[in-house]
Amino acid sequence: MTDLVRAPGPVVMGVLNVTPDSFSDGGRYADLDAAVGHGVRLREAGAHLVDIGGESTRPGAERIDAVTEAERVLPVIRELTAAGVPVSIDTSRARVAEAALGAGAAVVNDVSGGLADPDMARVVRDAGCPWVLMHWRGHSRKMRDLASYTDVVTDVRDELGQRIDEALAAGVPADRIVVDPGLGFAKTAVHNWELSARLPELLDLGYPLLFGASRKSYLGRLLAGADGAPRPTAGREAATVATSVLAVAAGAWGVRVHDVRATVDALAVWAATGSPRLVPARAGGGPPT
Ligand code: PMM
Repeated sequence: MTDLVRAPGPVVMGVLNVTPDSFSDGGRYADLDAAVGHGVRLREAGAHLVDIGGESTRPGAERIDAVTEAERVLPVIRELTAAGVPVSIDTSRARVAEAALGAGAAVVNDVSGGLADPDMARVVRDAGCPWVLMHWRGHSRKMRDLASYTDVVTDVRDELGQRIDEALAAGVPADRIVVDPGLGFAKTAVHNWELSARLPELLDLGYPLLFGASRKSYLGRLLAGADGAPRPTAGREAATVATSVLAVAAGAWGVRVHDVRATVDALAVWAATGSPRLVPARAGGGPPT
């Protein structure tokens, strides 16, 4: 999986939430067979990784305990990895990550960037697996109150830089680290658009960048009807695909999406037209050595 981090991209991560309450797919894959079936379909559609989450991180969500989270994700991870599907675990708990890695997960996707659990760095370091460090300021219940920035792009870049420094200090090798601006996490719609427009400033960190805009509420607000009501999640797919192509063209290493086929198809068009970049591609594409 280290090779996946070093890959020039674009890497497509398919979302599989085994939660009753996630904003887009909550409740649909709570049953083991349905979850495994969907994970296999995401892989067949071209996902390089299937990202399995057992705790909803939508704004305002209440936390569940670690045992419940592990009980939701572990059987799905076991079955999918046995079927040859590469899996990442979407958790900010070290205990859950450790059990998921033991069950076959290859990557830790930590929406807290290591902040929520001081033991996460050790788990990742000992496993030698890639670690997605997402920008985060606090748990879902209170994150709306934390969306205050001097300049959202420089603040997110600086805070991600701190997370990287802490990971390196804990012994996690640079070539296992992926960063993510954390769209919608302690961010308003204006913040999300600003981060999207200025991705190259985040790429200055020198690490592969994952972009997760799929079906998020700021897209629903952009596409609101004449009555001002946000477009429901099911109608946000074309906008999601546009965000994926723009992010990859701006230099993102990967995208995290619900509808894998639509994004894979769009990225095939992008590749067939010569992989046009909005900014000159950086040499190397990985962390500084
Ligand atoms: N967003 C969600 C959950 N996990 N992980 C990363 N790395 N980046 C994200 O933007 C991200 C994430 C919330 O969306 P979901 O409920 O559709 O999973």
